[in-house]
Amino acid sequence: MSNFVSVARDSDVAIVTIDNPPVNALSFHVREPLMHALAALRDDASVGAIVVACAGRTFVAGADITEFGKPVQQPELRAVIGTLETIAKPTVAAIHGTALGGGLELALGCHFRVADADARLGLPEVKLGLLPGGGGTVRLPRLVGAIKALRMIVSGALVGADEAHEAGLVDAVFESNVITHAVNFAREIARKGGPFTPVRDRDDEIKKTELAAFDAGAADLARKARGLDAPIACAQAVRNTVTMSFEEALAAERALFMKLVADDQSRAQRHLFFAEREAAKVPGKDLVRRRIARVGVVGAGTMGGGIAMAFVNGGFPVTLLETSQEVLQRGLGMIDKNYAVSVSRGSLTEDAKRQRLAQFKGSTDYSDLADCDLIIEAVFEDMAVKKEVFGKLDAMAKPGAILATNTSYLDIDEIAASISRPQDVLGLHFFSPANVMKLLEIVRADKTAPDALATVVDLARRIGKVAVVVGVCHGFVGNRMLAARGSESEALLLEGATPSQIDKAFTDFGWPMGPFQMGDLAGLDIGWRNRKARGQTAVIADMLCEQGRFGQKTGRGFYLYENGSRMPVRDPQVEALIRGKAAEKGIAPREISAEEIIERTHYPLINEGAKILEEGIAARASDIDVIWVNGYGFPIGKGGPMFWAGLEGATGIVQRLEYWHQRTGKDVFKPVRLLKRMAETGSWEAGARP
Ligand code: T1G
Repeated sequence: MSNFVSVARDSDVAIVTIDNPPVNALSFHVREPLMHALAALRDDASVGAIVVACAGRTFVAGADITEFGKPVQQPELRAVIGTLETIAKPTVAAIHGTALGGGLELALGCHFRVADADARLGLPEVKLGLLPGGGGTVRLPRLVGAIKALRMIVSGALVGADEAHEAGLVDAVFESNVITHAVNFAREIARKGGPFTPVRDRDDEIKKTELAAFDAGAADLARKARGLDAPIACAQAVRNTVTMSFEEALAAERALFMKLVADDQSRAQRHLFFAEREAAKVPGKDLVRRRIARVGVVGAGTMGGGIAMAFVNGGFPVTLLETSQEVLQRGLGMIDKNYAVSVSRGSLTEDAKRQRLAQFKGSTDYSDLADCDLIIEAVFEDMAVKKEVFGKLDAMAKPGAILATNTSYLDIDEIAASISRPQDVLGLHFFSPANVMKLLEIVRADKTAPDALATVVDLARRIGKVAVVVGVCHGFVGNRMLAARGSESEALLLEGATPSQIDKAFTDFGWPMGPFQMGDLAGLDIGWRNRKARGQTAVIADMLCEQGRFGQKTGRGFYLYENGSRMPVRDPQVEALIRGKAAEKGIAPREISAEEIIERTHYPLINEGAKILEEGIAARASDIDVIWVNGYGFPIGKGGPMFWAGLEGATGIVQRLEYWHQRTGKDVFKPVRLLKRMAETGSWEAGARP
């Protein structure tokens, strides 16, 4: 056979094993020998049944994503599955770890599927801007019904082995030794005798579909697609399965797949798939990680409470410290309330809530942090206050404990220099709400020890965060770039655009919401306090805050929020205030297009990103994309600001920046060297080379 596919025999049962580490992707060098093996076993009369299994930590986790966008090498996955379906003797897929995408499609080509109790199954192609291209949209509905298949394929969500069994996707679940059980299962089935019906010929489930209910469900899911094509195509493909013959629906799936795989949206989402994995690669792969068993959090406010929950949800006991019992109880009360919301939504059981709350130890005494291996400070954003806290931590934390600050702006080198163990200090910049937002900006300070850094990068994955390592500068990567975008949003208001006009340009671009609605959601007072602390101003936002317009929390900000609703309503008063401020500054209002809004807010973002790369604050352009997509809601279909620069065309971006620089004289528009190089070379990496 080949290094990637082997065949073993257990008397009359043949076991075909795929071995293509790390996740048994169905690369060309797997598909070819697999196809040959299956055809040979089909025609081998001494073989009574066939088991398809995988070596290593998982069943097949999909087609090989690195092959997309390249010329297709035969045999394709569909041909391999087609061969599988020509086999009359029973075929059984033995699933452990994950069976995803093309991997589940391969299993759907078998007559039967048995799974390990911990296995997870799904068709997550939509998360890559694709749809299942190996017959998943045509075969899955034949097992689980069209409605269930629609939900699984449009969301890309995975199901556990028990849920898959209940849904009819797998035929048996075993606690362990799934391959051994699969062999016995196959032999037993063969003994009982056929015929064995391929999934492709099972129509009963899809015949039960009520098209009206299906269409209502599909319409509901389409509303959440936010300009992404793949979810819509997924729903269409599953609907085809209900209304067309198997062959027609399979051909339609193919056409939809070929269109999506060539599309920028999928290229962007595939870029993000690999970018997230690259971001987690920090120097010192072989360094011994520090042991983290217990975590301490100083400050039980919104950020501190969220951070503590993130660690408890990740399986760590947490000591939560506050200045007084009263403030501590308020913080613990908020945590309890947050879990209660999850219970009411059905995403957490009452029992699990109790278990998690038991992991919190509240305290007002610093010495209770002495047994913590990692301590995260999340107190008021003031340098003097932070230094005082780090001074106390320096005095009582155990040797080797990692001391982290959650500051989103302040100079971590200055904090580190204020204590005796700067090598143990780094930044862990969570995003609010910290128990929900995926991004974790890990800030490497000048003296941070490599093993401390590597330890927290690994830790981030264990608490379900996407980690990106950045250097120390004002606002690090995300907030520094946000400032470049923010200043232009304000300028556009003074020049004649309205908050809703700017927000609409953003949502049309693909953002979940625009900057002004986002400001109202987060609370305008937070930025206002920070600006005041740093002696900075934002003309319009400051004016609104001086009038108590903090956003949703006060029922009015850039918009009105009537009767506690979260729905923004245009506020003519705000627009009049802005016009008044503009007149004061002698700025005459003018018509402003959506195109200008996007140019003037997004091109400076990219330019600032290029500056950050030049300074080495970020290691890769793709790291910046991961930060903006996971921390600020940059549209995934555009791959992040730095990837989008490639789609948009860097030459045009440089020209438009130079135009606005000349017109306004503002530095945010002055294109930096690396951006110009990117325009010349076509890539950030090539642009960075001398
Ligand atoms: N193709 C190529 N490389 C892959 C891969 C894949 N499908 N999946 C993972 N890798 C690489 C990954 O880049 C990393 O590489 C290493 O494997 C370990 O991954 C026709 C269209 C399985 C849950 O979307 O979700 O099938 O960085 O760090 O955290 O319908 O990987 O070490 O060099 O993520 O343990 C559909 C994608 C494909 C699943 C394991 N399948 N993979 O997570 O490890 S499209 C997916 C995952 C498709 C067909 C279609 C996860 C995982 P490196 P990792 P992990």
